[in-house]
Order: sequence, then C-alpha cells, then structure tokens
Amino acid sequence: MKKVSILVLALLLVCSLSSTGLAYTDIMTPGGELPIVTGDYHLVIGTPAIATVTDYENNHLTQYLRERSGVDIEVYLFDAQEYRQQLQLMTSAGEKLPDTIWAFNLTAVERESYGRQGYFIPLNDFFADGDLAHFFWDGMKYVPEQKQELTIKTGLSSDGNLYAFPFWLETVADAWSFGLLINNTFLDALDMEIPTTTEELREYLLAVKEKDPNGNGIADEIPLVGHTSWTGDVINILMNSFTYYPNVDSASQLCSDDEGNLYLPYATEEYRDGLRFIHQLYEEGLISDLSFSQDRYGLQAMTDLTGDQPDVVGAAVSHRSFMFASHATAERRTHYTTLGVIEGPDGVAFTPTHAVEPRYTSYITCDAADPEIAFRLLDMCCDPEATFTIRYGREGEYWRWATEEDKAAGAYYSALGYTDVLFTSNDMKLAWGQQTDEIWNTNAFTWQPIGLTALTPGTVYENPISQYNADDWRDGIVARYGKCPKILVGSLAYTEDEINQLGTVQADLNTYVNECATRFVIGEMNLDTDWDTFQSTLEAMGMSNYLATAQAAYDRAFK
Ligand SMILES: [Ca+2]
Repeated sequence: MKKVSILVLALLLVCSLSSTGLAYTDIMTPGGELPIVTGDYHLVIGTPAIATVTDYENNHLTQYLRERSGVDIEVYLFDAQEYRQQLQLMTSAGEKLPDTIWAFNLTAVERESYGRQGYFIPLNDFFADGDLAHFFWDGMKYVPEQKQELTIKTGLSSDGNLYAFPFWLETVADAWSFGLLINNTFLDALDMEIPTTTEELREYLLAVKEKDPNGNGIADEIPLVGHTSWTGDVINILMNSFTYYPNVDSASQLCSDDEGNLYLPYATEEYRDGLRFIHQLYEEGLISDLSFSQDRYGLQAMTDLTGDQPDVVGAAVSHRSFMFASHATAERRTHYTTLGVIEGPDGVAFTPTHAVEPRYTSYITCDAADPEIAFRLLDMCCDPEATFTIRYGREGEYWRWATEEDKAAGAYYSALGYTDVLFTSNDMKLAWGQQTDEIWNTNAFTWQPIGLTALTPGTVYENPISQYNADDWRDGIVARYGKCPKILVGSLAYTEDEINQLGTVQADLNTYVNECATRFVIGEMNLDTDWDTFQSTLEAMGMSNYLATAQAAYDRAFK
C-alpha cells in the first residue's frame, strides 16, 4: 500500500509540471457557448484507429469538431487492437500523453488504476460545475429520472473519483430484444390463441408436435428452438416465467430485491422450478436439441424459407433479425408474431434484460495543459446536433431534424410515452460501418440516452412485409418493456483488495451454472438427486463470499 502511494505521488509530480492548474484561460468562452475558444488553441485527441475509417484528418467529423469548438484538433491514432498495451507502454516509458483519450474500452479496474496513478484526472469537480458541463446537464432531460443519478454514480471508482466522461447509448429496443416469436400460421391451423402462460405455451408446443400444423402429413415440425448466439438462449427466456434472470448483456447474474438486497437466482428454489418446467418440455420433445449447439445461422436456415418449403418452426427464441437474412423483406417474416412475456404458474412474468450503463471510455490525461478545454470538448459532444453528426454524419444527408410531416406521422414508440419527434435517419443513406471519411464509426462519445433515441417518427413503408416487420417488432418490444425487477444490478466498483480476493469467481460460477442448467434440462443431471451437489459445488467455488463482496460494493455505491 505504501509503495503504491509513493508511486502515485511521484507520478503526480511529473504530471503537475505540465499542468497550468484549474485556471480558466483568457480565450475560453463561458460554458455552453460555442465555439469553446476564441483564439488559437491546439489539443490532441487520442483514439484507436478504426479500420473502416479511411481518413481521420480530412474527415467530416474532425472538421466539424474543429469548426464548432474553435479548437485546432490533432488526432493521435492508437492501434485498433493494441491500444490498451500502447497506452500502458506510453505511461511506463513516461511519454507525453494526448490531452484527452476517446473511445478507449478499458475495464473499470484499468480505469481506476490509471486514475489512482494520476494519468487520468478526476472529473467530479468539472461535473459539479454546471457551466463547464452545460450540454451534459442539459442533455440529462433525455435520461429517465431514475437513471440520472446513476450516470455519474455507476462510473465512480472505489476511491470515489470519476475518471471518465460518461456517455449514454440506449435504444428502446436493444435491452428488450430477448424473447419468443411464435408461428401465427400454426396458431391459425391449430385454432389456438397466442399463449400467455407457461401452460398455454406447453399446450401449443404439444399441438405443434402432434397435429401437423403445416399440413404436409409429416411430423416434421420443430415446436421450440433457439440458438447459441445473442438472444437465442432458450433456458434464459423460459426461466423468466419462474424467477428473474438477467440476459447475457448484464454485467453479472446478480439480482436484487426492491430494497437492494442482492441474491444469485441460481441458488433459489424458483430457479429449480424453472429448470423442472424446461426439462419437462425437453422430455416431451418440445425443445430442439439444436438450441444448445447451433448458432444464429442454423436457426435462420429453419425459418428463412421460400416458395413451397413448409414452415417447420413453431416458436423461436431469437432476435427477429437472426431469423432471416433480410428481416424487413423476407417472405416468411409475417408468419411470426413477436411475443411479450409468458406468465408462470406463480404469476412471474419477466423478460430477461440488463442494466444499460453509460460508457466510460473518454478520459482527460495528466498531460492536458488545460483540462477545462478538453472537458468542454467532450461536453460539446452531448449537444444533440454534435451527437447526431458523430453518429450519422452531416445533417441533411445522413440525418435531419424532423419535419412537420414527420411530426404529424407520430412517434414510433408513442405507446411508451415517447410522443415527441425530433429527428430521423429513416430512408437516408448511412455512412455507419462503411468505409468512410465522413465519421469515426464509433458511438463511444455520443450522448444518446433512451429519451433521445426514442424521438423518431413511425415510418410508413410501401412494402407490406417491411411494415409488418416494423410494427410487429415494436409491439413485441412494447409488450416486454419494463417487465423486470425494480432494481437491476449493473457494474460494481470493487476495491483492489476485493478484486484480488474474488479472482475469476464470477466468470467461473457463470460458466458452471450455464453448463449445469443445460445438463439439468437435457436430463444428464437430475433435479431431485443432483441439486444439492450443484449447490454445494457453487458454495465450494466461493458463491457466498462473492455475494457478500458484491453486496458490500453495492452498498458503498448505492445505499
Ligand atoms: Ca408436418
């Protein structure tokens, strides 16, 4: 501990030589005004070079940032893959760092380490200054109230410092994309309604198996199938009719009751009940074995059919876009209805989701001559015009402000209360992901909270399949939206001691649980005779200690 303190002190001394302190410079305008500077000012932004960006210097976004801020921005490119190691080498060699580093995916531990060593400066005071953080605080109106406080809190290191500038990227749909799509032509053939409970689902799947809903006289139907890619986990989806279980995008499998008492769902009897139900479906031949081995393309081969090929899939666990090569125009897209939640025998009806957290990937380094100006530049990125330009490219070509006509058409997610229409990129060509010198192909420094991304109009399509695709998916998302516990547990800031003590226990537990869950479902493990061994193995792996440590970290940050 003492050794660390001396190192920190030494580094702070090195850095303080190049710093002019917290004084505002004569050329900086008041917060919220643009440009940021009214005289010559040079500043270096370091960022990993994204392969699809053909030119950073003569890049529309670079020019835009320069013009709007008044800052003479130099882009220092790190290697696309090796940027973390590069930064490590630069710091250990005592090289001068860029003033600010953007789109750097560091872990919370790495972030804290650079912060504690003095390479990244704490930004708490900058955010406390409402002027400096003008666009940030103004943009908070697009963040749901219960998440506003978390914007900074979730990014705090265990020493209480915020070493990164938080940015949001949350669409309405992404966190609610996990669930079932059901074959409505089979429902019609079987004269059944859309199932809303686990028992109705089981009855439907049995009927698909036994009653030849595709009418070809062959028992070729596959009642329920998922895949091993994103959104394809059959057990995860069905479990949420018994106990809440977060999806794969969650920072951990930790759950919480309404008072902030954490628990691990796989240690509960409700979880065992869920496995019993899923095992029963499996035993009855209602869940395809392929669910546990095939990737998304395997499912696509089963559902993206044409011409005389009969439908075979009764229900799919997937994102709709993984079921078809082109989901907006696929011939069979209209055969599938996106479901909301399925209610279990005790009334549990959740959808697996995760706490969407801000991105903490932009830093101001100890070598920034005027951290306020670097901060103002990041703050400028929170302005909607800047954000849309970073995300889409130039206004008018790649995105535009909503017209009266767009507004009259109504908002796409009006059912969720997002009734305003602000902008659209519908029917505009996108630079995103392409080889481009228009943007930097990253969302890492955009302010796109859910309340901003939702402000788009509904679109009227000429192709009825495209219209069905847009409407059905939206209706499914709306039906799942918010069907989760009051508290979702996100990333926790562990202390260095806790990290050393925990080691890889979180990942190890998760791997072991996933493996056993599949084995319980397919009958390789028995829910009556092997359950206690399952629990005692989790215990031997360090489950209780992990939970207690997580609770302590949670309490420090949120209680
Ligand atoms: Ca058949």
